[in-house]
Amino acid sequence: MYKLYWAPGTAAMAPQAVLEEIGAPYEAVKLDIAAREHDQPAYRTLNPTGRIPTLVHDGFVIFETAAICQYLCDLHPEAQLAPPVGMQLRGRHYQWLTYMTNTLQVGFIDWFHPDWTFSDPVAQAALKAQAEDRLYRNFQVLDDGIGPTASYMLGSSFSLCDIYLAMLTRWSRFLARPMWQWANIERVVGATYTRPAFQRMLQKQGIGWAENWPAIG
Ligand SMILES: N[C@@H](CCC(=O)N[C@@H](CS)C(=O)NCC(=O)O)C(=O)O
Repeated sequence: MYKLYWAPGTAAMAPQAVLEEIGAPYEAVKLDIAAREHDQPAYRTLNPTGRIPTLVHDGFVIFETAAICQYLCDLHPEAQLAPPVGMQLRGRHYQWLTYMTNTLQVGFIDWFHPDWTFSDPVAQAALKAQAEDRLYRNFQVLDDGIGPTASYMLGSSFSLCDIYLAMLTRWSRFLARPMWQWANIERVVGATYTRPAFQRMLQKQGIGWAENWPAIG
């Protein structure tokens, strides 16, 4: 049995979409982020980073979004959310997932929370502007990597990478140039968004998509 600790619109979107794709029964434990429940000792006992999400699987506790998602993919190979170990495509899967977690997520943190790095408002503004510029270059790398013909990030087969990309794309809706302004990203994320499992995740989290995305809204 799985237990997912989550809050709406956070990084918990990805593991919840994975659980929905897999079709495994799970308990969803909602955290009150405004009340900083994720910062309380009860939650920090599970996840010492105090960040969301966390997964508990038969008493085994795991945190870090990408790790949770890959763990679930490994336990449910029948869902075919990751290429088999040993294939070149598995290497590509690692590449994009790592790029999104190590580079884009860091850029988003700098853009959303420059106060986590600098207390000086001038330095915060400079970091935010620099992060935005960096993110646009990161979006270009992703878009070029997908190319004009692929249906999904890994080519013809849907994978965890697409779920992750869709989550980051939703976060980008606050930027002057959201990720869907890159045509290949838009095509892939559009295909992910319409999947019933992704729709169930959005509905269960009680969140909409990106109101300012004309193609989807
Ligand atoms: N590296 C972590 C980051 C997770 C993360 O930053 N979660 C955010 C929500 S999207 C969070 O917990 N924010 C609350 C806070 O830091 O106070 C992961 O990928 O799981």
